[in-house]
Amino acid sequence: MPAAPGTSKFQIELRRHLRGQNISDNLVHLICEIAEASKYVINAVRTGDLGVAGTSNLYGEEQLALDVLSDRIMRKRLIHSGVVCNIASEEMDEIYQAQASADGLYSVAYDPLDGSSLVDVNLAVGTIVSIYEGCDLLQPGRNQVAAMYILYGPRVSLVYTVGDGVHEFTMNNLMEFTLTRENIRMQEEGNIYAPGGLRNKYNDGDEQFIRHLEAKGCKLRYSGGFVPDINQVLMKGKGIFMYPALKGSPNGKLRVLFELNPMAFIIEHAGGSASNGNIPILDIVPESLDQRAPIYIGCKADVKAATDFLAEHKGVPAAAASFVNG
Ligand code: FDP
Ligand code: ZN
Repeated sequence: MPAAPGTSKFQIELRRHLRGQNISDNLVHLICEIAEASKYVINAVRTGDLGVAGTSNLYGEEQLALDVLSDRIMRKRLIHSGVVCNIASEEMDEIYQAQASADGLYSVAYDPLDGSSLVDVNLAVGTIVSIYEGCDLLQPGRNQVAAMYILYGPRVSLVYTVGDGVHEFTMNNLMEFTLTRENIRMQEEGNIYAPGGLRNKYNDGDEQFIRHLEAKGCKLRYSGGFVPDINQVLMKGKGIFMYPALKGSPNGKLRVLFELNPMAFIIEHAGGSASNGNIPILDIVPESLDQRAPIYIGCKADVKAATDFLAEHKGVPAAAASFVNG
């Protein structure tokens, strides 16, 4: 196991690590470009004005909301990388074509600043990225060739997989990403749960599953930011994150292309699993860019337990009368 960030003379930098993977030079370049872009995003998050799009700052200049600014930073970098054909982001209404040819190129779906509302209260946020070969972005997540996220917390970390292990890098004082954990693995079962959504809108299966976790003595660990919440489950190697279907929102909240697919790809490659309650997230065939789905993601046994509870209580409406808070 490599030494903690900043302590080793022999730090492995991201580009060097990528070159040791069996991937094309274009993909190495693309991932490094995204890592570069994240340095500007964290700078914007740390020092940018907290404001809403369309308003003016102290100097009368129009300021951009951080998520819009982060989107522009990412998009510009991707376009100029020269290795991308199609781009889609949570902030864009339609696919942006950077280059028409698909030859040797990649397409990227990303969420530039997930949890941006948390910046106001100084909680952790992140960038999530999904990469496919060629130009097609509307394909099952299982076809991803790489997935990564960058977490902007007390430290900045980058987690990536190209399908051969999941690896964590941490930004050092020179703003370089150096290897801190290699081949991260999830345990079979955990004792942490991160439940998204309003519990009084849960369906009966989800409510029963949460009661089961509470009865088992699992620890509630939920920040409200998808990236830090997933990162906790992954780094501790145990637990489950869920954002289920809610009464009135049968597809939950999170988006398949920008949020669920990349995280599912990472967690599966770390030995965990991710389901929409019915099928693996990575087998969903997306029909639109903004498609949403419920998600249960983390240790295999925990995800299985969640789907078992759902199957058992299928079609049973949330038992509002029997809902006990706490
Ligand atoms: P946010 O709306 O603040 O950007 O998809 C975004 C997300 O945050 C996730 O980071 C988080 O898991 C989820 O939404 C939380 O949503 P609610 O607080 O609305 O339940
Ligand atoms: Zn998001």
